[in-house]
Amino acid sequence: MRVLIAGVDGYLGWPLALHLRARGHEVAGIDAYFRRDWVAEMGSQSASPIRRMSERMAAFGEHFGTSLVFRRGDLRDYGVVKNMVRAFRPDAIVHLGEMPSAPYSMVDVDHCVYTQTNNIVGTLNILFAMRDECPEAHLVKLGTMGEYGTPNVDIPEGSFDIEYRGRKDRLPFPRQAGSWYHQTKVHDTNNVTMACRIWGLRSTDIMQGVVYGTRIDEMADDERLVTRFDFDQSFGTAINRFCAQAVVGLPLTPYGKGHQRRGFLPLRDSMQCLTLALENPPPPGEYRVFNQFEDVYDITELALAVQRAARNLGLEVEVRNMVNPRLEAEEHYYNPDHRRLLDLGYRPSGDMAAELRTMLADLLRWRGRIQSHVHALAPDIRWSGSREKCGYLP
Ligand code: USQ
Repeated sequence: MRVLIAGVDGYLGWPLALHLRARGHEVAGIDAYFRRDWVAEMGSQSASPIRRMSERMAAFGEHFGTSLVFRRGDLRDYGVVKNMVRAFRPDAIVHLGEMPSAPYSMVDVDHCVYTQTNNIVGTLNILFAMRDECPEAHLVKLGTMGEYGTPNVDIPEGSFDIEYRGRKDRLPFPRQAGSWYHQTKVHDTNNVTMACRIWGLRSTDIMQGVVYGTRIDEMADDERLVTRFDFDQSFGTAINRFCAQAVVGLPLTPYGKGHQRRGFLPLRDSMQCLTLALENPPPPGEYRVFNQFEDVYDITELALAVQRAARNLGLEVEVRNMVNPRLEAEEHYYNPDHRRLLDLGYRPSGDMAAELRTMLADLLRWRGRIQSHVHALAPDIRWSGSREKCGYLP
C-alpha cells in the first residue's frame, strides 16, 4: 500500500513511517517542522536527541534499503498538498499534521486563531486534494478522545442510537471539547463527515487517548531513528512530564484535585492500531470512528505509577499537587467504549509498568537535555487568560 503521512516529523509520524515501511508499505511524508518551532517557542526541546530530517532519512535508507519520499511543506498551502498527492498517488493518507497541544491553543487569541486555522485549513486542503486527485484513497485522521469531553454518561464510539417521539436514528455523540485545540478536532470531525457524505470519500477518525513511550522495535538501537519526547508545559503530556520530573528529582505534579481521568496507550500499540485501520479500510462513503486507548487512569494513579517505576530505578520523588492552570473538571465520570479495534484484532501490550521502566531508563540517558531546559516544566499558561507561574498546593 502507498501511504502518505502528513506530519511525518512528529512524535507519531516518524515511528509510523518506520513501522509501515518494515511491514512492506511504501511511505511518503510531508512536514513543515512546525512542532520543532512550537516547542522552541515554549523554551524547550525534545528530551530525546532527534535528528534533522536529512539524517533521519539517511538512517531510514540504511535500515530499509529504500528511501523515504519526503517533501517539506505547509498543509495550509493547497498547492503543496495537491502536488504532493498528485505526485505520490497514495492509497491512504494518515493525517497527523496538526498542532496537538491544548495549553498552546489557550495562550491568547493569536495562539487560538493560529491553532484553529492551522488544523482546520490543513484538513480541508487534504479533503479537497483527495476529492480531486485520489477519491478512492482512505483518510486515517487523528482525532482525540478529548472531543467528547467528560460527560456524565458512557461514551460510545462516535455515534449512538437515539429514539425520539417514536422515531429512531443513529446520530453523532455530542462533542464537548475543553480547549481551543480539542475544539479544532471537533470541527475537523464535522468537515470529514460531510466530505464522506457528499463526495463518497472514506475515512477512519481515530479518537486517540494519550500515547506514551519512547520507542518501538523498528528503531532498533539506532539513536538516529528515535522519536521526540516533549516535557514542557504545552507539548509534554502529564505522563511525559511526570517521567521527566522524576529523572531530574522534581515533585510529580497532578493539577488540582488530580482525579482527571484519561485513556492511555503505548506508542507501539498506537502503531498497531493505526496499521489495523489502514489495512482494513471502510467502503467508499463511510466515515467510521475508532476510540483508541487501552486503559483509563486517574492522573494521581498515574503519578503514583511513575513514582513506583522511578523507585525501582533508585530515584525517590514526591507527588505534590499543583494549582491547576486549566479550567476543567478535576473529578469526573469517564467510561468510553473501545471495541472496534479489538474486534479487528488489536492485541493490547498492556504493561504500563514495563513501558514506564523503558521510558525512565531512556530519559536517564538524556537527563542533561531535560536539566538544561528544566524551567520549561513549570506551567504558567492559565486558561483564564493570565500568565502566572503555578505553585504547589498545601
Ligand atoms: N495534568 C496534570 N499535571 C501535569 C500536566 C497535566 O495533572 O503536569 C492534567 C491536565 O490538567 C489534564 C490531564 O492531566 O487534566 C491530561 O493532560 P495532558 O496534557 O496529559 O493531555 P491532554 O491535554 O488531554 O492532551 C493530550 C495530547 C493531545 C491529545 C489528548 C488525548 O496533548 O494531543 O489529543 O492528550 S485525550 O487526553 O484523550 O483527549
